[in-house]
Formats: sequence, structure tokens, C-alpha cells
Amino acid sequence: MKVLVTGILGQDGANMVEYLLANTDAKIYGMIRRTSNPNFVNCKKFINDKNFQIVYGDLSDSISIDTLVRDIQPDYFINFAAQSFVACSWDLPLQTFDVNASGVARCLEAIRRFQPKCRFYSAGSSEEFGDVEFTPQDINHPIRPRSPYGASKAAARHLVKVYRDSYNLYAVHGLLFNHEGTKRGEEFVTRKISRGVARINYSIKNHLPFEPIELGNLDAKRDWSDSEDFVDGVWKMLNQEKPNEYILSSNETHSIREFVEKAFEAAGIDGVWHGERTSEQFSISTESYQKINGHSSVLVKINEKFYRPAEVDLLLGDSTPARQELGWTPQVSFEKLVSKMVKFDIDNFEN
Ligand code: NAP
Ligand code: G4F
Repeated sequence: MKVLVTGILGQDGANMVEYLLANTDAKIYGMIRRTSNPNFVNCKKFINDKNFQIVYGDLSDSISIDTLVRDIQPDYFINFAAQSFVACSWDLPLQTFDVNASGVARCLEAIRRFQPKCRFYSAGSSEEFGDVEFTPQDINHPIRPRSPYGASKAAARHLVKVYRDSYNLYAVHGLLFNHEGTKRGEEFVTRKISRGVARINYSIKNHLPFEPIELGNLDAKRDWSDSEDFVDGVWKMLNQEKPNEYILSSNETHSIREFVEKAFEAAGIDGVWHGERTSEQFSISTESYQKINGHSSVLVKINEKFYRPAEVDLLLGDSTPARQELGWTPQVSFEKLVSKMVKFDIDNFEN
């Protein structure tokens, strides 16, 4: 069995490769794009595995995608590559659309032309639901994107359906709510917070001054899970009799504010909120402050530059069908996820 996985330097691609190497005998081809200084930090566990091989390709280059599918003849093509940062998609709308939407068309065309039996996964997003009409969101929720990123993923979803219907391909576009973990990129809010907590924790322990974490909208709510749980759901979606599409989600929602509270709690730092709107701050409670007397006690403050031109205020998924029909069972709760990320970043900050 041969599996082509894209986005392997990122979070989900790396977790998928680890999952496939642990659970199958497949030969894995991990696609990376050419960059001057690639970061292999997420690939440490498998980079030298005998069943793993790096290949070059880029979703914006159809020749590279055609060549990979034609030469490898993969049984599965799992496409996690994307311009995945919503905030940046207003700065790079065309590049986002080219990679996330046209890139999926390039994958589908390559499969249609060179290996039509290949099963294809397209990484869809709850961001497609956008300005939500009802809660919890299920697979029938209308597409109402609020960002160029959301629009690009919605376009990919239509393309996958068109190719599935037109050419009878096994192609699925999973609708995944936010998922995080120790391989998460540093600009996403959860990792930004867990790394910030680790930095501040180190300063407090060593009686050093520290700068607060600067965040944008604290009131947005997200349905957060662990990426390591989700790659199992993706693999199950790819191995059904028919290419049914599912939502993967935790079925809980929490605000950014709650993530901040839980993250500092996981490090044993007591904080309190005070102030309003853009002046709101999270500061060390008076009792703990005695220990670092003389230094600023502000842990989190608002920086308006992190507000977005349009926000997705509330995401809360309903993944009951995936749990019942695919037998998918996520293991990691919100609390476990936050403490796992904070602990990992504290351990790595100090070593
Ligand atoms: P990620 O960590 O940002 O990884 C994305 C990967 O795509 C990176 O390794 C990046 O390469 C690669 N890439 C970007 N542009 C490319 C191009 N033109 N050609 C080839 N590779 C390219 O994202 P993730 O969190 O793992 O997410 C995986 C997928 O799921 C994405 O499609 C994302 O949009 C989607 N998704 C994610 C979530 C979530 O909460 N994580 C939820 C729903 C959907 P470099 O390393 O070279 O930059
Ligand atoms: O962590 P985020 O950047 O993730 P976002 O925008 O929800 O997108 C992630 O999940 C999507 C699935 O729903 C994926 F498709 C997508 O690829 C990505 O993985 O922001 C989460 C929330 C937003 O409401 C944002 O406004 O956090 C808010 N936020 C507040 N302060 C911040 C910040 N986000 C970031 N990145 N940085 C801040 O300082």
C-alpha cells in the first residue's frame, strides 16, 4: 500500500505519518515544497523510518502533482497542505485561493488522469460555516464563510463533490473543527498562549521581569480537539465502503478567555481579569504577586492588531454521526489538551 501525504512539516501531516507508520505497513511518501530553510521539528519521529520517503511538490505547481501521482501510483492521497492561517488570508487572498482551492483541483485532476482508483482526502474546515446560522453545526449547516480562507475551503468542498459525482472518484472533504497539540504552529492562538505561559512561568520561577502575551478577540469560541485524535478519524473516513463525509469535533465550545485561564492554571499561576474591552488584562492575583514583587504582573493584554476584519464568533460541532457510523472515539478532553500543550512547552522552554 502506498500513501502520498502532503503538509508533513505541519501539524496534521506529521501526525498522520506517525499514525500510518504505527498502524499500517504502508510506504509513505511525504510531500514538502521547496523552501530555503525547511523546519523538520514535527518529523523527528519518522524522518529516518525505512517506510518513509520525502518527495518534492507544490500545490501551486500542477506538473509536480501530476508527476507524483503518475510515478508513485498511490492508493491514498491525503492532502493536508494549505495556507492554513485564517488571519493571514486577508493579506494573501489569491495565494490562499490558489493553494487551498485550485490546489485541490490539481490533485483531483492528477488522480483522474493517472490513478483514478486512488482515494483522496481534502482537509475541509469548520471555518466554512463562518457566520453560523444554528448551533451545534452539523454536516448540513450552510456554507457562510467569513474569510478568504473559509471561502477557499468552501470552493475545495464543491470541487471534491463535482469530481466525485462526475468521475466516480473516492474523494472526501472532511469538515474538521479546530484541532491542536504539541506540533501546532506558533501563530495559532492555542500555541501562542501555551508558549507564552511557558515563557512567563520561566521568568517567574527565576525572579525575572516578563512581557505579557498580546492577544486579539478573547470572546470568540472554538470547538478544540487534539490533532492526534483527528488523524484516526480522517483514516476512518478514507476506509469506508462509500465516500461519506463527516464532521470531526469535540462537541464542546470554549472561549479564548477560558483557554487563557486553563493554560495559566496548568502552570500553577493564579490570574484575575480586570478592565474592559481593549483595556482588559489578565494579571497575577495579589497573593502570587508577592513572590515577584517589583515586576509587572500583567500576564495577558489586548493588542488590536490581532483583531480580524471579520470574525467567526462561535463554533460548536456535532460529530455524533462520525462517532456512531465510523466508530471514531476521540480520547483527549479540552482540559487534557490544554495541560498537555502547556506542559510540553514548559519542559521544552527549560531544556
Ligand atoms: P499547518 O500546520 O499549517 O500545515 C500546513 C502544511 O501545508 C505546511 O507544512 C506547509 O508547508 C504546507 N503547504 C503550504 N502551502 C503549500 C504548497 N503550496 N504546496 C505544498 N505544501 C504547502 O496546518 P494543519 O493545522 O496541519 O492543517 C492541515 C490541513 O487541515 C490544512 O489544510 C488546514 O487548512 C486544514 N484544517 C486544519 C484545522 C486545524 O484546526 N488544524 C481545522 C480544519 C482544517 P511549510 O511547512 O513549508 O509551510
Ligand atoms: O487559532 P486561530 O488562529 O484559529 P482559527 O482562525 O479558528 O483557524 C483554525 O481553525 C480552523 C477550523 O475552524 C482551521 F480551518 C484553520 O486552518 C485554523 O487551524 O484563532 C482562533 C480564534 C479566532 O477567533 C481569533 O480571532 O482566536 C482568536 N484570537 C484572539 N487573539 C487569536 C488571537 N488568534 C490568533 N491566531 N492570534 C491571536 O493573538
